[in-house]
Amino acid sequence: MLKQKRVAAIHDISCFGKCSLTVALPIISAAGVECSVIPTAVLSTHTGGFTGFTYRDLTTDVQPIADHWKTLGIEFDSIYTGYLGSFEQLELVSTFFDDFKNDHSLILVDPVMADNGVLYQSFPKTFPAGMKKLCSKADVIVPNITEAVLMLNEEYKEGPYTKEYIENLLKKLAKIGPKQVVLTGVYFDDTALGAATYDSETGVISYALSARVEGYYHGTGDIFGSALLSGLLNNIPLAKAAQIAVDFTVKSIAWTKEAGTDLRFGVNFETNIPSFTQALGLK
Ligand code: PXL
Repeated sequence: MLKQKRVAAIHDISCFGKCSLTVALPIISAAGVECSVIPTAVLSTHTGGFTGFTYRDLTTDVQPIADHWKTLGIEFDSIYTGYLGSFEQLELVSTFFDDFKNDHSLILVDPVMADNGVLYQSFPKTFPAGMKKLCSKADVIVPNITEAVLMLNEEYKEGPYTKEYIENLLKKLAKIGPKQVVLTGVYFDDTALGAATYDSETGVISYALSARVEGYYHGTGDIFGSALLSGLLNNIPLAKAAQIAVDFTVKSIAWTKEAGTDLRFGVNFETNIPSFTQALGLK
């Protein structure tokens, strides 16, 4: 029997709106990987476009959960972090990496904090520097272009981008520390959009693009990150894992657009789980 892989996913849980843990759990599980969680906060909805949402901070639960896990000798093949709401949470997660990483673990940090040139409403201007420090401990990071330039202290530019610009960003991001960088929101014209990948050990850069669907759909970064990690943990090489994740995300967006769903409600990724797991080579 093959030993099942296990991820520790450390994100908030937004009860409605399909992002963070409500996306990571079903996608990673469908990929045959066990998904243990540390919820960092409970919100009634995500913060993108809703007002009046509840927010119960669970920062003080993170270390006791980790401490209990340590007493049980639990090990992880991967640690996956996304939306983290404070500097204190960044510190706790950094300590978690130190305590739980091992010789084969894959640490994936999605530095969720900004999009379309602006930092999300809940974060202070100094947050990107803290997130950059966390990214220095990761094996793989998955920033969008806004998050990338904020961590690199560069000005945000609207696309379309040039290959030279994207490849420069990838190389500067790898200098922060991660071996592999996956940059999202990459496009060279108005027809296609997707991700660029860079493996700093092989020097290989690749592009995973798909037909662009207009509109800003919430939670798609978490779908992409969860799908990418699922591919990597199923031993799929970076470039192919990124293409599978882009295809799954874009298919889910297209389906949702067709249905006319409120853009804040998240996308219908559930319907596409069978084609996603098939792309991963699972039966
Ligand atoms: O999808 C990223 C995300 C996760 N969690 C919360 C968010 C967001 C993005 O806005 O608000 C609470």
